Amino acid sequence: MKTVFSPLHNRRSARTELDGGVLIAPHEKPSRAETILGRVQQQQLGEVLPPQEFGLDPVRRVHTPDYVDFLRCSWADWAAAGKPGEAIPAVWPGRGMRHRVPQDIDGRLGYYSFAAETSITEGTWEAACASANVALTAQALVANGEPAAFALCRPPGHHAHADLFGGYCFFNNAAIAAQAFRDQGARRVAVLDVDFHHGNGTQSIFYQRSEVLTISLHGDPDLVFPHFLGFEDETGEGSGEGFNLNIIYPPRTPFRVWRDGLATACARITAFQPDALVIALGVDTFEDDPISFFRLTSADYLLMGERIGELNLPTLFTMEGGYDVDAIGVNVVNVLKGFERA
Ligand code: Q9C
Ligand code: ZN
Repeated sequence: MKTVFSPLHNRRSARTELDGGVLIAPHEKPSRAETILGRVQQQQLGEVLPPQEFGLDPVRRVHTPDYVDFLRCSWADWAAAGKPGEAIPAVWPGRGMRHRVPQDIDGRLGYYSFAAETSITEGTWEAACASANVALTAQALVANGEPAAFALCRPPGHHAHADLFGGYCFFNNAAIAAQAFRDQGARRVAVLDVDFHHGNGTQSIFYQRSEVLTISLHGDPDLVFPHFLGFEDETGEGSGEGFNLNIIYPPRTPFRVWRDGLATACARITAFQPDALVIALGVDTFEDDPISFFRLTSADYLLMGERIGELNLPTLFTMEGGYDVDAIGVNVVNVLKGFERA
């Protein structure tokens, strides 16, 4: 399987993540992508290609133009305002308040975000654009006949809504790629999110649509991020009713329980008869992940990949979360090797 990778991911190198009332060194850091790339090469998964430049049109098929403009200008606006640190949202349009876009950068940061752990920094825009191009380049490989491709995206994307950043995400790479499949003639596309966290952005983007089936397997949002979306009674809306599926699990869930949800998801995908499948691939389900609570082992990722491969669909993998950097390369490549074994 071919991998698409851009060294520009390094432009996303935040110094701060708000966690537990203090600013820590971010979990979502450059060494994550470098470690995955190293394992891809060491295991000879396949050729590693640079991304092509797609411009912002495919991004704007998913994200609003004002959000894209905000992201492009946010660091410059913040720096021009003379702020000393990284750009962190600290105020939001709460219940009963006005949802209008303020002029001031503090107001705009809150308007366009849903969480405060994700600092905007110099270079974030360039890295987010490169990450979307990585997804679109890998999508084009699959659209042109490759059975599968791996988009080694960084920063990740599945938490980003049409006009919201948060959860370490800016552009929703998986959604942008799914929309690209549709725009190139795919009748139906399925997005299966196996990251530990709910794919709230992807769900939200496709919630009212029946041609894109969204499924997410994740930690109970009553207990973990993103807290305010991802419950099992969220099944879609309007013509999208019945085309969103959330499967949630409690703390310490092992693979033998997690895989039952995967089987349910796979049955739903097969019934949907999609022309393409996008896997939002996070490996923060790992037993030693520092911010998550499932108990998957490195060997389990081979079986996960194998089960996904049994769907026998043209498949694009987009990289999402996974924060145990020592194991991230092994775990990700195990999914991809398991897929190829199927
Ligand atoms: N104390 C992805 O996996 N909250 N994003 C972490 C840690 C944010 C995860 C709290 C988690 C975001 C792509
Ligand atoms: Zn995650």
